[in-house]
Amino acid sequence: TSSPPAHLDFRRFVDVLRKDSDLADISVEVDPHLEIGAITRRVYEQRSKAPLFNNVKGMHNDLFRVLGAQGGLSRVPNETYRRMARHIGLSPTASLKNIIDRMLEAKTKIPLKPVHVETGPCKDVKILGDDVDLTKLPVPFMNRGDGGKYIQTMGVNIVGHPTEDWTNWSIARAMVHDKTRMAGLIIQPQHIAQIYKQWQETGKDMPFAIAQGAPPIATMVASMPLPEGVSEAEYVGALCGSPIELVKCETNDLYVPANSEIVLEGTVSVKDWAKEGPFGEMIGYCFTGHDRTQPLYKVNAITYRKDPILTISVPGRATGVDETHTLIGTLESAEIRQLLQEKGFPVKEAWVLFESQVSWVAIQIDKQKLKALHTNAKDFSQKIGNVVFREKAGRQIHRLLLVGDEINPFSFEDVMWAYSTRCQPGVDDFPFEDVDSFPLMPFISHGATKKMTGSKVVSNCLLPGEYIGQEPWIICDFEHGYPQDVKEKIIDRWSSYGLD
Ligand code: FMN
Repeated sequence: TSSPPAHLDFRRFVDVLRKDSDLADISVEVDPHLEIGAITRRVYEQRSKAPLFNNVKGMHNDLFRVLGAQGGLSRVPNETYRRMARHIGLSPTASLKNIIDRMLEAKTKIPLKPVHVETGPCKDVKILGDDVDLTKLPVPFMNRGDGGKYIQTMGVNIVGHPTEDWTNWSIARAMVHDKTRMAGLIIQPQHIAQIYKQWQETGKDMPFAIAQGAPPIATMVASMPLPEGVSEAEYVGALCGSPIELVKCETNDLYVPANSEIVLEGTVSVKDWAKEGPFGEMIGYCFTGHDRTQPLYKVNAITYRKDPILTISVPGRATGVDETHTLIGTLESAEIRQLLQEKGFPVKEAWVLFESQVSWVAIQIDKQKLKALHTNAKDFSQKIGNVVFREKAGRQIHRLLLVGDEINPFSFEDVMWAYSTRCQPGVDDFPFEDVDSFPLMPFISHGATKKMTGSKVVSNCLLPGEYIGQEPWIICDFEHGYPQDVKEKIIDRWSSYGLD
């Protein structure tokens, strides 16, 4: 059989990045204590190639190489999102809209059940029971404020509902606790937390698997806020038009992508909890002393592919856009657009602005259809806010900006222009105080009110005239402010003015 495409095989994905000149093979020894984290963070900030650390200090029985920034941005012109595009089989020139459209393609398709295969590359080497020792592995300590070494920041957490036919894939971080245990973040409203609660009610520990270096398209789907009850493996199948191949775990009944790089498997205790964090988070802060008590994962087996690669995300300020922005942000945008369109809102696009640490979403409104609704800023803003802020997909979002269709929602400059000139302070901000806040947001966790609800707002960036089709203005830029013939003449003669 021919080898699978890059989006279905992490090792092929690494090869393709290398061929794209979008990967740096680093053979000098690097220290998992801070050095790997710092390099990866600088890579995001400089939009450099993804660093593959082939020589990690403390490597033990081949465990492990490390890949950073698998979903970072590229500085190559017109190929900014190439690494994300490679996750899902799109060309390097794909736009954010192309990526969102692709991720939503399977919404109208029938879910495709995975196939179970006998074995796969992730079973090349097996470490079982007493031979498991997480403390011997060169696990990165990423940020100087972190509370531990994070072994799980980019792998896919796999858990099954105790009674229903639902297997959830998501990404949820975990740090090494001791020889065989990890403390992992399991927080509401995430599906992993909902399923964990069900296991707690049964009194039995929750079986888990974490697939590191899962097929890139599986990593994308795991990061998407798909509705409750949807098994991500089946959504991947529908997206690809062919079922994904899974293989059974050694110590429980879960199934993992057969060509994963590294699989950690075991059970999550329903009663033993321990300190987790602090961790440098997606919002761009590491709050010192801010650890939480979280469930302990017991690792009963580690299996891996020869020459395995651990993948990491080192979240931080979006001056260096990382996977918690590219993946979480883009996939939230997709889900929010879908949600609003399904409910019949005249929404063309929705985009989570990286510059806002993915906490603001620009919602682009079709003004022709808006006019036909005979609505106004207050009613319309309240209706949209009531949908987005009450859904899981909108949980991390604190501001929605409603913009017209001449505003490019993917352009921060465009959106800020509309916001600063059309959203009247004190008049066009419609607050929501009875909805859940995002607990990682500093003004919630460390703000003045200590409230865990509200502080969310819909900012209407449409002037009253735009609701009724009256726009008595000309936008003063080169594009809109001059007749076509004048513009063409100027463009033709540009170099003759000596302006090139
Ligand atoms: N969500 C968490 O709740 N905890 C985490 O530690 C966490 N880390 C993430 C790291 C990365 C790199 C990415 C891309 C996402 C992370 N997420 C985390 C976000 C979830 O994976 C995302 O919200 C997903 O939709 C949750 O799955 P669910 O929709 O099935 O609940």
